[in-house]
Amino acid sequence: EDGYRLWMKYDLLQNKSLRKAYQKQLTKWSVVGQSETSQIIRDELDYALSGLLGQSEPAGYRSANLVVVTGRLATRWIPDLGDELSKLGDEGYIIRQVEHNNKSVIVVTANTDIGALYGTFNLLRLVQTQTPLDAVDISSAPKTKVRVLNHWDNPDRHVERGFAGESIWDWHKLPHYKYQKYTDYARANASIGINGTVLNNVNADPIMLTPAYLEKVKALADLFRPYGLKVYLSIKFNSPATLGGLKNSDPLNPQVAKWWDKKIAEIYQLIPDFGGFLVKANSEGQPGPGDYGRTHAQGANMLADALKPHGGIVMWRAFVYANEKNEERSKQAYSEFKPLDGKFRENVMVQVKNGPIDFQPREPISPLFGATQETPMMMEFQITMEYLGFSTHFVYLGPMYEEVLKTDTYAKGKGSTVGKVVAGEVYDYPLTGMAGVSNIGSDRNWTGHIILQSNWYVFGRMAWDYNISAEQVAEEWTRMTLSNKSAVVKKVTEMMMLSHEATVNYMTPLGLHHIMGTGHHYGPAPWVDDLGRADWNPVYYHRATKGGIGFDRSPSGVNAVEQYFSPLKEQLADPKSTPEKYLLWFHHLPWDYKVKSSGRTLWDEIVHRYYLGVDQVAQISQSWDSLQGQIDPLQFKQVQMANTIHLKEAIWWRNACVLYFQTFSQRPIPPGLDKPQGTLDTYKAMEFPYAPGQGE
Ligand code: BDP
Repeated sequence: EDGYRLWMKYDLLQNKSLRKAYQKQLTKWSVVGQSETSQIIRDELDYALSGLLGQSEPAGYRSANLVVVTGRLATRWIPDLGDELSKLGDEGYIIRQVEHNNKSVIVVTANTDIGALYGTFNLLRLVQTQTPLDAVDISSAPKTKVRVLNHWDNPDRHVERGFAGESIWDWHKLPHYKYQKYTDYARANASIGINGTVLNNVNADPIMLTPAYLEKVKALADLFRPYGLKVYLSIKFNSPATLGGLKNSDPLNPQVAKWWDKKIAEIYQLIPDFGGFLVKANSEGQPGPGDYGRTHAQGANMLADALKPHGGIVMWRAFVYANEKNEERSKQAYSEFKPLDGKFRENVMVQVKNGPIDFQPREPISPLFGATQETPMMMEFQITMEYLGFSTHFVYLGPMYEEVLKTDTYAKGKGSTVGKVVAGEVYDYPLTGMAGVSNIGSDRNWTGHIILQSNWYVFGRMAWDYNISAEQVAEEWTRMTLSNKSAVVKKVTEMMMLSHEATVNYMTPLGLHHIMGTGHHYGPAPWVDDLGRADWNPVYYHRATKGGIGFDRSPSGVNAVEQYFSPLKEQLADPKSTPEKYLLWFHHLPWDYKVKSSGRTLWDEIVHRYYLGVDQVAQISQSWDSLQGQIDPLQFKQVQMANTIHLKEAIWWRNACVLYFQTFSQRPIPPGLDKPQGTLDTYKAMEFPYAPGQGE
């Protein structure tokens, strides 16, 4: 097993009695419907059931035990269906066991074929995870509407912040040559409810809008359509000038609007259900409306107006940190976008990263969540691990996503969690969405590391339902990908649930952030202080001095806490009530500050956490070793090899950071902990000019 099959392995179930029960319930199946999607459901059921149960028998709907059927036809099996289906929208579904003509039938039903496809995948998941189906009764509908992967893929197949090989899109061979991998990609996404994909990098190449490339995009869109997967593109805002030869790309220039109208009409000619645009504007050197003195809203609305007649949307990113007031970086997105609330068209969402800086191992929530009553805030999570050890560190991101989604913004009083804001349950947003920056590449196992497949998986599951727990997802993913043996499931789930905290501990404990090697973001480099912009430098973020460490973002400092709602604002303003995990994000504290949970001094606590992180990685690695013989040997070996790198690098992180911060604290390594090997100079000398991502 080399990982290609992801979580859709469908190997014969080893539990014989359960297999027998499933055989009775599922072997004879029928899919009512003639669409391409219905055919996909048939193919998937046949493939999955012959694998899982060793038996699959397509049958007429009268004799079937499993029926997949859409719309009112379902009342033949569920006479009292009422308006249950209509509440589930275009993508929701029901899986229900009923008595029909004196026999037991499992019915999967939905309003649309796509809903039925999602329902089918859910049913298969139940079988894969060995959940009994007697009296099964599930109804499910997604809590957010737009659930998209963002590929940071360039036309030359380089993937920005990609650590799993080159881009899966072979633009050179498209539109004619379509790899099986494209189809499997669509299947995998459909299996977890992802309904869109932005094919190219936010640092967009305008070539994507040329006729030749649009033909290639169309080929993928045609392939993905029956899986419910819409295609979107990232655009470069100055395309009217660079591609169209216009004098400028000013959104208020009628020529510019006309150019977009025409371009968008051309796209919809080819791809009638094209999703829309993702835009990175006036951010890290990208062009945007600001170049012409216009606001983000004016830029977004011009595009939105052109997309509107075709049903397209704009996802406008809030990742900006170059405002004229020159505010502290973590405050800028809020300052820029909060005043624009209500100024965007109804088919625009503002897409904001989960934290106020940039995909750190841990960040407090972006204060923009909950801050806009009318403009939908769309979540942007990173699945690829730019700041979390690339594709060699064993890190399951579920707990991090869960922590963010469950954080209370207090926007409309207690209980206004980020998940609810994003899902439009706090304010009734016309559109809702979640994006995940993809970790997929051309590697045979898709993500460069078997365990990191779970991050793609959990993103999809949480985009569908922000309430689901990271632990539940870890368990089901493990069952489907590695093994159904309960001892293995338990062990792997424990490792996964520990892994994110471990990484925070050996990289950036207690709210430290942005101290990685600059450029590539690989390895520790808290000492760097010579980059062009102050806020690109690690020293800017940790602010260590002989007096203490941490960034004072409280009212006595840059007052970033003012951007949050009460009582979060007050809680974060005071180190005593700030959760320890964010302590040094919001406060600059003396080295002998007493840390509440442990009673240790701040210095001792920081060192302890760095050591704990390494111990946790060692524990994960040992625990993995103990699985030898219990899971597939190739899967086992791949993760084991990565663990060797992981442990080495966790130690590297710990030693470098502890030795460096010690030059300020001037305090000894606490008793009971080994002295770090090497000297600070050895760590400073460890440069990685060729680490992936340098120069991005
Ligand atoms: C940063 C990455 C950079 C991306 C940028 C973004 O370092 O490569 O282009 O985010 O999100 O984290 O636009």
